[in-house]
Amino acid sequence: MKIRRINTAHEDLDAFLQATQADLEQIAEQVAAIGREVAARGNQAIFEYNRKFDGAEITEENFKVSPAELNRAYTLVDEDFLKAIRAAIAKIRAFHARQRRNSWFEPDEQGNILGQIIRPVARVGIYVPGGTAAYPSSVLMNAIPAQVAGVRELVMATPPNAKGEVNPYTLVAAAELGIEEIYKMGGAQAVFALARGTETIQKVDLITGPGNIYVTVAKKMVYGEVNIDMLAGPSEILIIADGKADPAYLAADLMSQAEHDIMARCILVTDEEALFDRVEAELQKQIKDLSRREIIEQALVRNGAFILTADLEEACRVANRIAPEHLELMVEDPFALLSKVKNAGAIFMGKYTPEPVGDYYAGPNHILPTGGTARFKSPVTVDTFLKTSSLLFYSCAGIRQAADDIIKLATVEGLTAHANSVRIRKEKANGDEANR
Ligand code: HSO
Ligand code: ZN
Repeated sequence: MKIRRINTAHEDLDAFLQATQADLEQIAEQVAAIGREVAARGNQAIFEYNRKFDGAEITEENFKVSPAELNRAYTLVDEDFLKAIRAAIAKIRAFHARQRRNSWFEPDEQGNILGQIIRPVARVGIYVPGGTAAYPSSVLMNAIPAQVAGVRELVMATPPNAKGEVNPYTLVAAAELGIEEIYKMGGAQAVFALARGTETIQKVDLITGPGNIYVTVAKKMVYGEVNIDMLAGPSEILIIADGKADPAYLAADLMSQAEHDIMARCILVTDEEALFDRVEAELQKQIKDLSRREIIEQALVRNGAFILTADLEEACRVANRIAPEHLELMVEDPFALLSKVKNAGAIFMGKYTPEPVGDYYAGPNHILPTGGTARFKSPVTVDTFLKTSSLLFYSCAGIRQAADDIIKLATVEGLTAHANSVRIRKEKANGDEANR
């Protein structure tokens, strides 16, 4: 396996970065057609797609996961899984609890009160992929921040297998969190059904959760009718390593993301060229024992890169430009480098913090901005599930004092009705004051 090598001293990163960007426009028409089908035929359209894409016979009877199915799922998972997922739930909940924001109100000396009321979104749809990418961990990462935010109605969509069943680990993860409304549907059609409703599904206000490119394009299309968390692309890892980093760790971590997707982007950036051969040898050695080696190899050959920089500062500049979903600082003193990092979804510090610590367990969310969007986007947090209403209360004294300024501002905009709504209060307020 030969990984592309780029030396920033005499090569530009542009070509590499452009070639590895997914093109959402390309399938837009196909996805829009799915949206039209779901709008026209509701559940029946979903069931047809279940047949076509999942090979599953889904009907009105088995569309929604039943309590019996949830109970049965518990008989299919082992004790160690339950122990592990319960530990993860506790840690993820504790981390997200720290993100909670409170409403606030502030009075001033005139008796005006200003404030911000923070409330959860009422109904949220979470998308959980199925198939080879069935991740019970993603159920936790969507649902826990929603619950911490106070969301009352959580509905989940996930595609069934050919037998019309949902992955038991996914179901148990949902059941552990008390999620009961689960529909067997996936892909773009699930996003349209959640956003616009069908005869059985009540439409939601927000859709979260990563999916394949069809899911992502559909989320982009319904954004505005509903809110979405982000447009998640293939997974990415960028590791900054110094000469002391262990090549075995570097190879293992690059492959841990490569196994998600043949489009995953796995990049090693270092100022120590000798690492490249050593890491390549480790990749070769370790891949033999990995179950998803075909995916890993394709990802690494397609979108992988070893980037050589003059020093670690330049490595940080490269990382900031790529703005990776996951950034590992595999250097002797990761904290010394931290201030140079500007753009990254999550930062993994030092050799004992491989990315799976964050994927499953430590507490921070694993739904993170990809595709360079860490320049302006954040991970899924409790805030993803909250919205704010502004609160304004003006007293008699308050409106009198502010009136002339507001009237002036309205007048220059040519909005005399605005000016008037303030003026009549000012005049009456003057009268109220005079009559006291
Ligand atoms: N690394 C993925 C999340 C995940 N990993 C789920 C394992 N399971 C997000 O980029
Ligand atoms: Zn992962």
